[in-house]
Amino acid sequence: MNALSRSALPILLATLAELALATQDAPAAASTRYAYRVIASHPHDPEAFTQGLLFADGKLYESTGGYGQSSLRTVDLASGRVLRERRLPDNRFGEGLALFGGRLHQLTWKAGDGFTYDASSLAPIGGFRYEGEGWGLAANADSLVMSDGSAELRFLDPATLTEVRRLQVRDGIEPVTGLNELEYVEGDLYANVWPSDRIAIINPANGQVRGWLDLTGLLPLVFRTPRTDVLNGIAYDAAGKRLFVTGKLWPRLFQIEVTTH
Ligand SMILES: [Ca+2]
Repeated sequence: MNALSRSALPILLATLAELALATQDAPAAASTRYAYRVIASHPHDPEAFTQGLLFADGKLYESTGGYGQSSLRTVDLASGRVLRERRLPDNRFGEGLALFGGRLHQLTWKAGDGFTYDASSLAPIGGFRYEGEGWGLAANADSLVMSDGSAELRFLDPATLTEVRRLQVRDGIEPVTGLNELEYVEGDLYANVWPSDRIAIINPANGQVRGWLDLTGLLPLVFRTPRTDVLNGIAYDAAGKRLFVTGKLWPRLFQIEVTTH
């Protein structure tokens, strides 16, 4: 061993030690696989191509898609009956839906515009514009978050609906594309991942997927037809701590409990 390598050895060891520490500090690559238990099964309009779902004031609010078939509606949870409905123009495809400060905001798929409604009457009270496609939308106490089918989430100013920042969602180091319907649940952000029956459970602070919820098989075969599409639609009743999920053209909506095994 020459003089140079002897002097370099402590530096090399120190560097290796720092790398080991850095590896320990890195986000956990392994996300948790969650299981679920069905608590209740309710009727759901089999003609509803569900693109947005939320629960507030004792009822479901739903956004449905499809050209000529898109709507905003309030729905009775137990019966699935549509209580009130606003139809969208035939050239608008309804997407994500969120409630903030007594106002409902609804995205459209490719038109680059969204609609704002009074939450109690569903009366249209305004609109907003955004770049690219609109997929999912969710709100918590201080922000609106939007998906567009990519692995990126956009955070919007809830007062102006303008984009504030973006965040890439990753499972370990892998971007998770196809982020669709969204819901804040007890500090996590749940996202349907299109086209699948899986939900990514995301840490909204850093975009890391901390868990997966695979709901394949949730809709019993007896309810499946050639038309029933993928799982899409997550609503959380924060007051009652109830989690609801459904799918596009599914005749049932389920209350489920997420479990660790
Ligand atoms: Ca939702």
